[in-house]
Amino acid sequence: MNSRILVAALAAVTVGGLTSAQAATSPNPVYVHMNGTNVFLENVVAVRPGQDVVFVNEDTGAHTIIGFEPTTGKVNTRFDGAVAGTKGPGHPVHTYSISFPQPGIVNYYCSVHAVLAKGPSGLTAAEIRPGMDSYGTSMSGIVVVTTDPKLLAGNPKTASEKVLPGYFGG
Ligand SMILES: [Cu+2]
Repeated sequence: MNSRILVAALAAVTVGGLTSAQAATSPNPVYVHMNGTNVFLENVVAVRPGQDVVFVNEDTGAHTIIGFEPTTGKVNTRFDGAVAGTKGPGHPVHTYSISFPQPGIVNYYCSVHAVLAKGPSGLTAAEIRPGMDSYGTSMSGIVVVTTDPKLLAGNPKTASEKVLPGYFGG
């Protein structure tokens, strides 16, 4: 089958308003912001396999974004990002982008503001790093990699904007 016929065949399959061909070639990224309170603002987002998740640091301070596996406690050497801070509104922001080829649930945390610890269930989770301001919740999040249109439609509105005005913090 030549590629033109394949694209036409894919375009006939509609998934949640986007054809699967569009979703495979040009989906907008989903943005996750760090915005001054040592949390990931959109700490649960859904993306399609292959769609970019872009972590945007609007803080003055640096953060890391590191995947981990709750069942083993091991960190992911591929999902291993770091983003420097910014001077504030009007200045450039640093980003880290990643995509995931397979459906699944991906856990991540910031190693500056959180630590990994095994809980009573035996699963590893992120906890607030002692001595860090974390506003009551550990700096961590989940990426759901899925083709389910309902999950994909459930992202917060802020996840569609690269830079959120008014969110710069310390
Ligand atoms: Cu952090």
